[in-house]
Amino acid sequence: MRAADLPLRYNAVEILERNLADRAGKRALEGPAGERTFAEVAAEANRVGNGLRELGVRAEDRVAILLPDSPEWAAAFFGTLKVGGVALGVNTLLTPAEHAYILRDGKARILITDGSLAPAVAEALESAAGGLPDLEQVIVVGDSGRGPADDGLADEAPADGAPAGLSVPSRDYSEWIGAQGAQLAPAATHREDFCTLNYSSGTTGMPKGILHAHKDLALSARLWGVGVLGLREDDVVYSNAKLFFTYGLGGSLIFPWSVGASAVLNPGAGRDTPAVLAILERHCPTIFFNAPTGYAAMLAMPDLAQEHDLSSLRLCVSAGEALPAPVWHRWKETMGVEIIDGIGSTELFHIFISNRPGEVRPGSSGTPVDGYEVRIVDEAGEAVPTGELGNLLVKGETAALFYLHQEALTRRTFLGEWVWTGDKYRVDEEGYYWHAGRTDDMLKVGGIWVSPVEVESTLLAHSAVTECAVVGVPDSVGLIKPKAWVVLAAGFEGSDRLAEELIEYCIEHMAAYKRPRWIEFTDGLPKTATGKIRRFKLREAAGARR
Ligand code: 3UK
Repeated sequence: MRAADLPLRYNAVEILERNLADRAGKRALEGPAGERTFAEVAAEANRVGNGLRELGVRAEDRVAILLPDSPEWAAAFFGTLKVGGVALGVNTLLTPAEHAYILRDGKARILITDGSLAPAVAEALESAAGGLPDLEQVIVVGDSGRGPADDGLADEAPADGAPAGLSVPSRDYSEWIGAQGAQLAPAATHREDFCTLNYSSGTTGMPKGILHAHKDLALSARLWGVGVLGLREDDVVYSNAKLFFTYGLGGSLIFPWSVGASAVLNPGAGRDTPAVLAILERHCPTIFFNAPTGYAAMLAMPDLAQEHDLSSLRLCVSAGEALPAPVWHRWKETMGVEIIDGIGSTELFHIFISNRPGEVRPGSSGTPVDGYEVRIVDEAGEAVPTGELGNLLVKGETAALFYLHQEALTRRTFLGEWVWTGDKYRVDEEGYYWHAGRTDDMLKVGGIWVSPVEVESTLLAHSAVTECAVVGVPDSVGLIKPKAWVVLAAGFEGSDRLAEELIEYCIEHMAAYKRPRWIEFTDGLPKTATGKIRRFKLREAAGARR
């Protein structure tokens, strides 16, 4: 499928509404935050759309969604798309200062948020440097902020309905949509009009705003969701990646609904492994999306397979960072299910190189997804020979066009038809792609490239290791050498002897020069809100200690 196969006038609300003809009464969503049929979500989205129009929202206006994964998230999203707006999915885990930056940079006119987040939102609105000139209205789901004072908002609402403490008028979501009709005609958007805006945290610097068009959603659903994963109507999909992340948005809503499958939403924290397991057992999904660290955390639970019935699963998906082969094997042995690892990015909306069910090469990212082309090039932009490391470029119709308000970075990243991923890759003789770290995480040790990912995979194969991260740390003469931070499995205790043993193990299982020179045991690794290890934090920590 190509973008040109979609009508010129295309609105991605069609992905939800295509279910109204034959399966309006089928469950579209379930989970701790409530369930909805397709008809119910579509009606709620229409009410949101009418409410937005009443507030003056027009085509291309941004509506920020700062909510836990919930039916309201889905209705707010599709209601925004339907009136031609741009849904700005905001990461709930960020600090108020980061929220302020995103709301301001993204020029959100409306913010739809949750009562539980009200204190953080109030702080964000207050702290925004230069204020938030574009923000006109806050809509609060659940506790409207007029309850007891300890909800973080003052207990007295001024006459205009804005709770004291919020510098922007606010109103209650239920009351707001309750006053709206359930009929709404979609805006006649062009398939290339933007409909989503996401901020990608990256490993350094300010988050970058990335816009996607209506066509990108429909295309990725077809190319990867159906083409690779083989999603079907009787699937029940649960993504532990949240809706504010395009990995989760595709996994939880766009892809399942594009085939009439239903989704499980978890409003709680994805890193609360016992809660995630409880949801898996209660809602019996057939497909589960997670990040590698999530799988590692589950595998670290005592007697995972004996204590939990996860037999409903037919496939698992991993993305966000490379899935180490030992984790893949442990999961397969424990659960009897394959994990499909694929690399995607916010820039490309979703996965563009992927393993396929039944053809997985553990530790690899798989092969290019139909509809995408990739190249591995050296510093001069020339293709490298098979087997050699280089920089990954990708080309495809779901690629974003620019970073919002970041021209210099845009010109370095969006290179005509090609997108510079910042990832080091090699391709083997059979055409499988192997991730070898980020451009900036690669180490040169004794003049030779060392991929921290390879050292981590080796360490992870040792039974004492649950999680680990390797970064380059200068030695006594200033030469960069690998250092490993290690989170131990239950029953192991950090000691000099164990550190020695782990280094020996690396020497046995890898080229000796790649071994970590130091091992530091830690209770947890610093991570981004989307679960990626912040190696630069470890580098900083190592620098500070010297
Ligand atoms: C890294 C991977 C190795 C890689 C994402 C699936 O992660 C997503 O988007 P982000 O914009 O980050 C993109 C970067 O993350 N990465 C992602 N997946 C893998 N590295 N193996 C993988 N399987 O550095 C990439 O450039 O946060 C993933 C779908 C949608 C997404 N947005």
